[in-house]
Amino acid sequence: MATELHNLSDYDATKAPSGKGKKIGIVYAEWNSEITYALRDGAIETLLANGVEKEDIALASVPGSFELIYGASQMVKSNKYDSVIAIGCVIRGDTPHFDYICEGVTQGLSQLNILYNTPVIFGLITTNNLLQAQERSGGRLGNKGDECAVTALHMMAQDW
Ligand code: RBF
Repeated sequence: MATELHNLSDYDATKAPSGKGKKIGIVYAEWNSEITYALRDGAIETLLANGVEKEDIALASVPGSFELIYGASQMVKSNKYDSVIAIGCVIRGDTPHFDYICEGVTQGLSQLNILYNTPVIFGLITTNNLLQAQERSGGRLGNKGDECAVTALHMMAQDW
């Protein structure tokens, strides 16, 4: 049976908590920039639509997804942000490199969530090919950047 594909970005904006007064850091990778820029812009658009001020969104780019760990780590340790969104796109190639990068970034960002008090949102898309990445960065399956922004809004709204 074929797996049904959902556009998870069809969220009800009125149900996302307001981000008014919140500060967000977005770190994004330059590898596969066609994809990561679209994810980044989707995240920004959704944050702005939910009350975040443009000047409260800080952007930083890093060369590849592996560097998201360092970038997000620096943002978290600066204590300047209420949440940090890490955006990257890893596309499977012919070597096991894909697995190492995905594993490394997942572990690295997970560690930040455990060790520090700023939620780090996992915006790494990991696909078998470019088409799957396009479908998830503003294509027929929505934009995972939007979902990262909504997730950040929820995490920041919680009184932990
Ligand atoms: N970075 C990405 O963000 N996405 C990729 O698909 C990706 N593929 C890579 C494949 C190979 C063989 C190598 C060597 C690097 C790749 N990188 C990719 C870059 C990686 O995240 C990192 O920037 C470099 O390994 C330098 O630390």
